[in-house]
Amino acid sequence: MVTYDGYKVFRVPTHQDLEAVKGRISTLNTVSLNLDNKEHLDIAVAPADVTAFEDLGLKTEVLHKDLGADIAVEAAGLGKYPELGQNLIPGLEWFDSYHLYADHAQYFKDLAKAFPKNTEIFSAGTSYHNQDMFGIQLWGKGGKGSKPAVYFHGTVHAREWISTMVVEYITYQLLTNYNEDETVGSILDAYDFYIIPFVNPDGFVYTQTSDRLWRKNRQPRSGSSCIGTDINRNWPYKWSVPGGASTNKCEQTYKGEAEADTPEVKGLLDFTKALTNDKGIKLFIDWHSYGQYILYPWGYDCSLAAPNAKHQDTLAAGLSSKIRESYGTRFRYGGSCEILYATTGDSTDYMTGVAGAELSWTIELTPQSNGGGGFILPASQILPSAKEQWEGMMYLLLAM
Ligand code: 0X9
Ligand code: ZN
Repeated sequence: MVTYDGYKVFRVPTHQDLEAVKGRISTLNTVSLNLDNKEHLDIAVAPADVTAFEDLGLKTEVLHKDLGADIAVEAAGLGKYPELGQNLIPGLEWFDSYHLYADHAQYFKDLAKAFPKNTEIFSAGTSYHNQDMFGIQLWGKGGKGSKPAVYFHGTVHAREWISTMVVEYITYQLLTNYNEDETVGSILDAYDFYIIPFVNPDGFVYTQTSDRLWRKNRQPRSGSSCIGTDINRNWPYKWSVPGGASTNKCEQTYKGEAEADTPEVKGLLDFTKALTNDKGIKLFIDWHSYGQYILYPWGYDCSLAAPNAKHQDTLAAGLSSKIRESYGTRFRYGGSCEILYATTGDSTDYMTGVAGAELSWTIELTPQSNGGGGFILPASQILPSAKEQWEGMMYLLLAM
């Protein structure tokens, strides 16, 4: 296991001059934690270099005193849920901690078993290490497959654990409230949901066995000892446009050698094509963390707006205010390149440009900053984070 014991995490303002800051810390052993570093860089500094870093006298804010200690607290809660595989509807305590990949798979099986008339487990393919990219389909009174698709992807980036917990919570709420709540009833009667909690099962497992901060998949490449491709730079739409991804196999945003040359994207392409050819995709959401954003296309070009950008913006604004009603959490919204940064080969551009999704969003969940835990969002924050999204979804799914 890669240890982050004694790593101290700092936020360093960059004021648009990222290279100058990077130059000053280049000899130190650091791990960079954010990609949106126009304004600041969040970095974990190795224990041996903390003093040298502090001696640089940079203006900083401390985000984690000891990153390893926070990871250890999170790990202590894993695998504790007692009631899986017992013919019961899992309880809400599930959301009090994070879980292992195998337990998540069982969780979905248990839900499907409890609601056999409205659900089916499916597979959207297999990962590089042959793990199942399983999903659950949900439907209402029209019967299986009779309505346009609402399509969710979770844990595309391995370390973004909250994203699976949130799509799980939404699944749980839709099923357990279908017969009890009129709003939920009308939502599930209007759409078929296709929810894939792990687009990147290999990476996720790797975060639990080897490196909590892993992002990419686990596919090796010839000629390099660096592992992994960023699945969210590998989709076959505007993949070759320069500037929104890395061609360096060792970088966090490595795009692959060719478009769709990861097993994960290949599997999802076939699955997605089937949805397009069937009843079409009304809404796609790629769930990520962190930063609190609702982002719509395009990612590949900051000066282009999606054909229905106005409509997407109105709904994103509505979603943002609805989310805020629960706990006051603010989600910024807008075109993904314009308000965050450029990406090529990302899933939301593909869903719009090729798969014909009417709405295609990246939601960057809580927290807003590494100061709130970043990828290591405390387990006590799972439920609040999930609840505010569920309230938001009940608005969006009715309004859209
Ligand atoms: O970089 C990404 O893939 C997403 N952010 S993350 O920190 N979760 O890695 C954002 C993708 C959204 N698209 C654009 N910003 N263009
Ligand atoms: Zn992500």
